[in-house]
Amino acid sequence: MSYQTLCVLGLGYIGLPTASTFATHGLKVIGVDTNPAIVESLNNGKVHIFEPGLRTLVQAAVHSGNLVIKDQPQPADAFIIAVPTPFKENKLADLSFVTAAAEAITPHLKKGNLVILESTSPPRTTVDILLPILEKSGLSAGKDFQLAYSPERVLPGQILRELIENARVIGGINDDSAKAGKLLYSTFVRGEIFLTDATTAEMVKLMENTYRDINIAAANEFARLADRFQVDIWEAISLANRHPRVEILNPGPGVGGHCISVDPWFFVEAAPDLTSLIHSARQVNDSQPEYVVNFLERKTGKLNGKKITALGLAYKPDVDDLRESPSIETVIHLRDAGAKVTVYEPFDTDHSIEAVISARTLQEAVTQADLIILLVGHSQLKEIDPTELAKNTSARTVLDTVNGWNKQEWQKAGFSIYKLGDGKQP
Ligand code: SAJ
Repeated sequence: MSYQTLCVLGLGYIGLPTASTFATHGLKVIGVDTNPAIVESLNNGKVHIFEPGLRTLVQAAVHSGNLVIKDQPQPADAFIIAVPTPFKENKLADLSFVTAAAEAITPHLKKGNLVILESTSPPRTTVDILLPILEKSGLSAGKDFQLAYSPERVLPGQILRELIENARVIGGINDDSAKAGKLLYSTFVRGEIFLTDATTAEMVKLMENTYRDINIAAANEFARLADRFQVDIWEAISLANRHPRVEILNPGPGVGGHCISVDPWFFVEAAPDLTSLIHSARQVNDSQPEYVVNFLERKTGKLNGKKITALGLAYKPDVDDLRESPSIETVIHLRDAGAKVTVYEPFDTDHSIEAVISARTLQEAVTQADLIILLVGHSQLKEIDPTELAKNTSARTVLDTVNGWNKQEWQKAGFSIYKLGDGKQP
């Protein structure tokens, strides 16, 4: 048996590329989102997310007639839940979108259906939360319908390629469910597909992002140490990384996005007595924006009253996603330290932060500045020519938090340049 029709719930960064890729590989796909604005814009041919190649893919899927966008699920052979799992103020997982999606599927469930959860979730969500809701249909999970957890692993900025090429883990509530998942994803996945149980698959996903978070926290702590001991962290990391078994990541203003800065908390919530390392890593990364502002103040004096231009607000380079962005946190700390802050985010010039000026162009952003700070290594910000910039700004001091700028070039153009983690610079 193969799956002919698929209903994908949640048309965000994962759901929309997934629904469109299935559609362009021949399945009849119903893409569902409860946000009427998203449904309307997609139905008008507009894509609400910036991701290289996504607009073309969505348009191809819609024009082929294989992808239709609705605000409610409809009967289908298979269902994929790809809704957000954010955390609440208290860092506890908010599973309300997952439970709402499951409740919406239940009335449409039929014998032979397959349900897959893709949203990153705390361990045991599939068996303890999803399964009982779906069984309210009167059908038995693993017998009448199959149920599996399969985490997405795609990197924003490279989603379309990684969706197809990455290895995929599919955890079934039993063997038949895992095999059913494999049958569905084999439609387009060219990477290896590994089958396991649902809770292992949930843990695998959380472990991947937690591992990266801990490694970035180590890099950030090394940067703080380098500053104390008059070492340039960027030189030190590049030398340490010549060791055949060492690969230290990059320090920066912190860890953002809706994945790595969120997922480790699911472990902390589920087992606070076992997660002191994971918890500490989160605290190091979350305190990095404050560290950046203190570093700047130590190097350049009181920030109160200074006109500071912050370049980049996105959570990482070359994406338009501002969720959980440490750059925004840094800007808020600068503002609260009394600086008059102007921001320029080339991917989202409409974004606004209270009591902070948003510039629409680089030129507008820097003209009046006393100090410029690079927060995101967007390609176009890294490519700024300091000699040209010097003609358009009164600032002669810059802070580079991401090692995006060449120190000698900026010095030659007349700037004092500080780098986060460069303790060699007084
Ligand atoms: N960052 C650093 N230093 C580094 C690398 C990253 O400070 O050396 C920061 C980034 O600037 C950003 C944050 O970490 O603020 C996260 O960026 P990222 O590129 O490491 O990861 P995401 O959040 O874009 O995507 C991650 C990926 N997970 C892993 O690499 C283990 C991706 O494969 C997942 O699919 C995705 O999370 C997800 O959706 O869970």
